[in-house]
Amino acid sequence: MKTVTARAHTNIALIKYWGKKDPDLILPYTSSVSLTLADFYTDTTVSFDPTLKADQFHLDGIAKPAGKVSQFLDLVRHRADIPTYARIESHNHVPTAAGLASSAAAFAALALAGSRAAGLDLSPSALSRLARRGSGSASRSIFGDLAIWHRGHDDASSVAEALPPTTLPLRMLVVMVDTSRKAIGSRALMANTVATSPYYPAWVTTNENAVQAMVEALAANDFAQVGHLTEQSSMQMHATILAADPAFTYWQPETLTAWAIVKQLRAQGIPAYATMDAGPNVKILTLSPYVEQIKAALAPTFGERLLTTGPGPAARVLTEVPNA
Ligand code: 2P0
Repeated sequence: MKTVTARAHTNIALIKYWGKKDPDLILPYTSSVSLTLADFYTDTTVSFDPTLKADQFHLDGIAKPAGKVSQFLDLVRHRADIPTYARIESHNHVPTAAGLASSAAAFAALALAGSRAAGLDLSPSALSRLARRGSGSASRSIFGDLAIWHRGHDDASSVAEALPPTTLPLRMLVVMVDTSRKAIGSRALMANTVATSPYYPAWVTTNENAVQAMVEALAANDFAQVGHLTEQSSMQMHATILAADPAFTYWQPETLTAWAIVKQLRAQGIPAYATMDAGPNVKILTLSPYVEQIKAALAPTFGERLLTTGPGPAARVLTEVPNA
């Protein structure tokens, strides 16, 4: 047995995932496409220890209930055929209160560190499938830069892979509208959207077509189309959520303010496109030459509440030490 520390970066979906066909295996209704981000990541250390009577989990140095972490490690234990409990320590490296602390990075790092610590040597594809069982979006954080999660139809076929690298100098600005804890978790809201939104079936069809269009736009280095598809997928997801029963939105007034600035910038010829996830913060997809102009346009309203990042690397092992 080894003590293994792994790092995985968060990702932001350009074409969104929203809704599970199989909540246990986490098989999604749609495929999705994401950009892994350089500056936001989770480091997780796992060590299996035969003397432990239960898993012990610390997040940023504070003891936490091991619930979801233990359930996930049960998959690893089953696969490695070991009964042993583990010590798990995670550190989120996200700028203070950025509202980006992500289950994607968390479960991708746990999948890599946990499987290696248990003596398994899984391929990126097998890691992606494993990470998916913790959180759907974690399947994509195994890979760097651009990734596609194929929705598939069973545990083996619902897996992410890296997309061919693009020469586009992609950048993402994060507008921190509100970084307090979200009112409704994405897992519960996803389930309610599937169950009650009359627009859900239309969203699945439209979003699945957008996945293919996005792959083609990226291959063609067509940033106007990449950005357009990104903004459309997000707005269509939020419209579908808004139409659920009870009606709901993650947006706040400043979410619309930021989106309006993005649209003004586009009207001036600056390629900037907005995407929002399970919260009110706005991420702006652009190209590196335009970052300063976009920051200048946002600064009067959002001041210091802005972060800029770019494509980040795949999940990787940082250290691996045999246990004494
Ligand atoms: C995404 N989101 O594609 C979408 C867009 C949020 C909005 O994946 O239930 O934490 O653990 O599979 O992956 C957030 O949901 O959900 C998410 P579970 P997850 O990035």
